[in-house]
Amino acid sequence: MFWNEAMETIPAEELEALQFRRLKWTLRQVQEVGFYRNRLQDAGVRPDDIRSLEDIQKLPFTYKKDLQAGYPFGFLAVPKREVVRIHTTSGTTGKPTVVCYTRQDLENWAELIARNMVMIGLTSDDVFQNAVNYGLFTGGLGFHYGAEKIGMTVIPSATGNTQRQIEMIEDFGVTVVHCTPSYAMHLAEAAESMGKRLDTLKTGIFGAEPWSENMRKELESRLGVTAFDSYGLSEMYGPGVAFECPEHDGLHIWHDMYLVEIIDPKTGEQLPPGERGELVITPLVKEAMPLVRYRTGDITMLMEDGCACGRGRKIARITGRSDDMLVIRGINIFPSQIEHVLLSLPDVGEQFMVYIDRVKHLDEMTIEVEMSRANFSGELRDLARVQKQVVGALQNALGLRTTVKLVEPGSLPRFEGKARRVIDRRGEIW
Ligand code: DLL
Repeated sequence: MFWNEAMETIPAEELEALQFRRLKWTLRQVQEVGFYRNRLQDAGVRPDDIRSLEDIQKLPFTYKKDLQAGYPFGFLAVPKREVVRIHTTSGTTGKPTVVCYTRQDLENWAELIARNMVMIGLTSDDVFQNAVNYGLFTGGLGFHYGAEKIGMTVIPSATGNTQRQIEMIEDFGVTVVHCTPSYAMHLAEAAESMGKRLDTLKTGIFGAEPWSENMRKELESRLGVTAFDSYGLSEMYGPGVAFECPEHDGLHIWHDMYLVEIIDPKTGEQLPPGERGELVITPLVKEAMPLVRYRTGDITMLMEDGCACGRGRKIARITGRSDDMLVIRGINIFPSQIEHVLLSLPDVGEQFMVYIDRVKHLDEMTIEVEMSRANFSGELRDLARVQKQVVGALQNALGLRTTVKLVEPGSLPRFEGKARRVIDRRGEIW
């Protein structure tokens, strides 16, 4: 089943011509952004120098840190009155990345989600429980409007109150649930402990964080669903960038809206299909915040073969990051954010170690922090106050509750070379 068969099965030659037209349009659109006018000038490229899709390699990359430096509206290419929605995502040093949408952007985004949903066989007969955060996080509203577009019955359940979530699945006859894979595991456990079988549920859409094939098997058997991987990032609208089809062998990325490159993260050179590297995306239809060669930081590869479902070239599931970003329960965290918070608190030093564990299928983050020498008193009462303060400040900055352990000044390892501040004890997730 197709939502937009013409686009989803567009022949290669036509696709290339369309991508090229849209790339030229995007290059005109970015001329409205001071950052790009300067960046292109510094790189010595004029939009006219781009005469083929291959010429994209002449253009400079855009990094998350560029977007953060442009906070809040430095990347806006349209007058502010044309912006109808703003989402944000957490940043590297406390400043969030701002993503603006025009009405047409929201339309494009809903179209992408609609394609994905129809691709996996969903229709207006389905009842969809959207169990992700509905705030500034793009997962909630992004899926919401896409699901409504194809006429599904949408339950904007958001996250939390797991028992109620289970009751809703049962009471409303929910057929499809969308959430992070870690929350899905939590739902499965809750359903089991409540003795609920969730018979109506048939499809699970899971994404926003990495998850393994083992986790897929477990979720499928415990929730009684067929599981689909969903990939996206706020800078490209949000979810909907790439999605698994019923073949479960890689994710279709929508080439009419996103121009995809895989590069060697060290050299920046393009890599051929079949070779793993960093995914770089140039969105082709984004109005409010057009981007050029955006470095996603995500490691994947272009797959070589076509797909039995008849759609275009796929990317493999995401297997890691080229930077130190951690994705914990769908929330993106950079160790530098932790450092930033600690530096703002006088009672602790700036040395820390992060441990990530999987406890009952949920990722938990424990942070060891050194007390500052000046304030190290060893009195338990004082420790408790400082610990509470650190937990609160981290929760404010990261949007995640962490366990904080205060340790003696000087007790954490010092590094001569590159600091290794994160110890991931979840084991090989693949
Ligand atoms: O996580 C958008 C989203 C919402 C995707 C709901 C899917 C479902 P951000 O918060 O900006 O946006 O985080 C984007 O999360 O660069 C990846 O590192 C990671 N990520 C997202 N989906 C997957 C996935 C949303 N399916 C960052 N597998 C991305 C692995 C994923 N990593």
